[in-house]
Amino acid sequence: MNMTFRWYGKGNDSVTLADIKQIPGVDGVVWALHDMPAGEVWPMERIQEVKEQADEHGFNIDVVESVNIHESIKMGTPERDKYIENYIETINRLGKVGVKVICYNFMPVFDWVRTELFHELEDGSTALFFNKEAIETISPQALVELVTSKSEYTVAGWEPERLKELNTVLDAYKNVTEDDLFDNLKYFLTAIGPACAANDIKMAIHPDDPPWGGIFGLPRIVTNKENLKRLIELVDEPFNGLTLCTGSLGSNPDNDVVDIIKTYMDRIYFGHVRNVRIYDNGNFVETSHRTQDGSLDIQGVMKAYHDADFQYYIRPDHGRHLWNEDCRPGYGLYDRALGIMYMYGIWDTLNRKEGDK
Ligand SMILES: [Mn+2]
Repeated sequence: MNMTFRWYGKGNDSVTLADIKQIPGVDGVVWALHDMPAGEVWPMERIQEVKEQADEHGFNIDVVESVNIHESIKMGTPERDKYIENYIETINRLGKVGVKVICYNFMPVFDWVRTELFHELEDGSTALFFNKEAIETISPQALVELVTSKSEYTVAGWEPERLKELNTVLDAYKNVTEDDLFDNLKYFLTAIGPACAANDIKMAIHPDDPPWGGIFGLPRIVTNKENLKRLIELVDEPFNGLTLCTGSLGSNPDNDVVDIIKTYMDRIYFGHVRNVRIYDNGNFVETSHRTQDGSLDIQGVMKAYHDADFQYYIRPDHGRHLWNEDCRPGYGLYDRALGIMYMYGIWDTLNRKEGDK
């Protein structure tokens, strides 16, 4: 296991590399050029700059999250080829600095969806919350306002450029079905496959969050065990793999995340580990990583990775906001650091054999 920590970059994160250095056992930072619009080629000097910053602190930059996919690729419109060419060029450039895994998602328009960013838990901390009933009545525009106005930091997946043509894009998706999305994903993966192989880069798709379609009438495909099988088989080559996000898949109680991890272990290149508490009415809130605090068996998750001698990358996913930390929603220092220590607690205990000191 290679433990990583998501970092939004110098001047764009309340957490510094020096802060991350003080969390025990972090090997690398998960990064991106967050101000690059989807579809544009990432400048080599800016990639190099992040590498130098990480090198100074002894962190690897093996995982990029995300290189966002232009909507035309997801919709399958004619201009997609130009954007796929750009994507391939970015892959080639990332290969030059030793990047091993690119996390991406294939969700139309919206990345993750929540209805509250600072929902108070019993202990006084706050966390991201999803209200199933509220999402039925809120307009997409109001949701954008809700998510983007409450944070002084840009929210990944809710970048202004991504949302500026919201109405046009929502309209354009009206005739796009789940099968179309699978076809368009296949077209994209087929096109980038040779570049991934040449650069020894794995593509790790992130599940849709929450993992069901229909929100604002939009289709979603990376949602459950059956669909994961289908997407692996779209282009059945090692570069086509998964980011296994326990919190995303696990917010649907029908998804058994431990079983899913065991089933697709040989195609998992990046593990996002976090817990969620699902209520009877389908609402869910993000909780501490501890198994007892949520609905997911995080000990079972870590044991599955440990049993498989997992060689790829893991990071704590969203955390709660603790101790009045001023931070990007879900991405404070404190709770994610606690999450790492919980994961290592499980991992190190599993590592110790009978008779070891
Ligand atoms: Mn995730």
